[in-house]
Amino acid sequence: MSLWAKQLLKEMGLSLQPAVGTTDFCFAPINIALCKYWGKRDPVLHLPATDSLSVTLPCYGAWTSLKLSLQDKIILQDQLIDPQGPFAKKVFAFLDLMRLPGQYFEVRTELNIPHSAGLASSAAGFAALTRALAKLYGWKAPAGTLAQVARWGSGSATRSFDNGWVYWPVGVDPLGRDSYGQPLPDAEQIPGLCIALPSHRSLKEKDFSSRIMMAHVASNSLLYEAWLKCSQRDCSVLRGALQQKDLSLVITTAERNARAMHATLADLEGFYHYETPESWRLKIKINNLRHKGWPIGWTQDAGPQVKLLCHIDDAASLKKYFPQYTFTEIKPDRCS
Ligand code: 2P0
Repeated sequence: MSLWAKQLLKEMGLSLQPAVGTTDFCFAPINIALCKYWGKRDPVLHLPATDSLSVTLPCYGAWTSLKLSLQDKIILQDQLIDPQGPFAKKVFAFLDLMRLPGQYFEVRTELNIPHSAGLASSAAGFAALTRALAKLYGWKAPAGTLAQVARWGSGSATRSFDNGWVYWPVGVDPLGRDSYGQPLPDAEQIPGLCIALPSHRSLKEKDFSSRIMMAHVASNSLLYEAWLKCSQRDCSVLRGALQQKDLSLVITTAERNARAMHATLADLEGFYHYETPESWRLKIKINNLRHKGWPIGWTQDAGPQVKLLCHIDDAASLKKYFPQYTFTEIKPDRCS
């Protein structure tokens, strides 16, 4: 176990003595960033280079259980995962921070979204795994503490511990004690935003891992410096728009932020992108509808899925243009 993890676990009062041998399934939702996490100030602790802001979709996510075992094993959607593969290595690296010598785990995860598709399954997965660890070790820790621990596994997981609008600040502490997902104040928890996700059948696997591409962009794209400025502006505009209850400004700013994030890839040597003919077609369609007066937009993460953003009052009318999409209203406290 690394020294920093040992120190932080001790400070947080989190013991690694198992309280039970097996846990129930623990749930964590996905979150969709409207101001993206794209670049790190510390790649080991997954500390971000910019603030980010997300909304939680509590109807989608991961359920994870843990069992003490004679060897490490990961079962994802009833399939045994290759222990040498990149996904297992990421999970084992996280568990290594959180175990005493001789402790091994069987991790079982179920998702109701596709994994490795840029749909935040990794965020939900690491958040659910952290909740399962808390059960196994009997931690009575607040959500903010668990959000900090989950970040050690995957940065965006820190935003999957609260419903509604969640903010993840850069912080200044080298060990990241001030950098974890936390709900925005009540005044900024405005209702009325709707996110539509493509139905499962239309989803494809993404081509490039976000972790690798984030690092590649930060080291090799001159556009990264401009991105940091765009992100700071967008986060501030988004928070102002939430305070003024201006959902249309939230939607246009979120889309611009996604466009800026993807633009950083343009300065890399080689042609990297998360576009497909279908994602491009959808963006043109959304833009055309906007020109006709609909206050709509899109966001896109490190995968080809285009997520539609609109006002809840327009969702019923927009469904006919996007029959392959499922619309969900963002609410601070419950599933729609
Ligand atoms: C986000 N993404 O804010 C951004 C937008 C991808 C594009 O958070 O290296 O899988 O595990 O900390 O959390 C995906 O990044 O990266 C992500 P690591 P993670 O949602």
